[in-house]
Amino acid sequence: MADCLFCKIIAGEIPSTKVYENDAVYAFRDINPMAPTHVLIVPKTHVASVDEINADNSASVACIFEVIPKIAAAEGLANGYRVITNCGADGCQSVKHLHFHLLGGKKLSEKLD
Ligand code: DGP
Repeated sequence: MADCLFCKIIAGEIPSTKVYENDAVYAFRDINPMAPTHVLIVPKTHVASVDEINADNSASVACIFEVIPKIAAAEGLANGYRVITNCGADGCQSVKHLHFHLLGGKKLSEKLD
């Protein structure tokens, strides 16, 4: 999608620190890390948010969840981690390309809101 920040990152038009990549998924370090490990995992095909997941694109979401444990292991998150996705205005989603935050490397807050 022409005007999407994460599509530009996936295409290499905007630099990022790549953590993992396969045919369907790209993962890179968040520019504003909230934990020692803060990786964003995104589908390479543009999906705006969780609200747009459907039968045509859910395979890429399944692939993301297959990749997450591999990244967590590579990052040394043996003691656990958190996966978050924000959706829409009330969910405080700032980038309108589906992404999952992988957070770990410290004891995370119990507060989710
Ligand atoms: P969210 O608020 O859930 O939409 O998260 C968007 C995340 O994207 C936020 O944690 C900061 C990150 N981010 C925004 N712009 C860039 C960028 O240009 N590069 C990288 N690596 N991360 C970015």
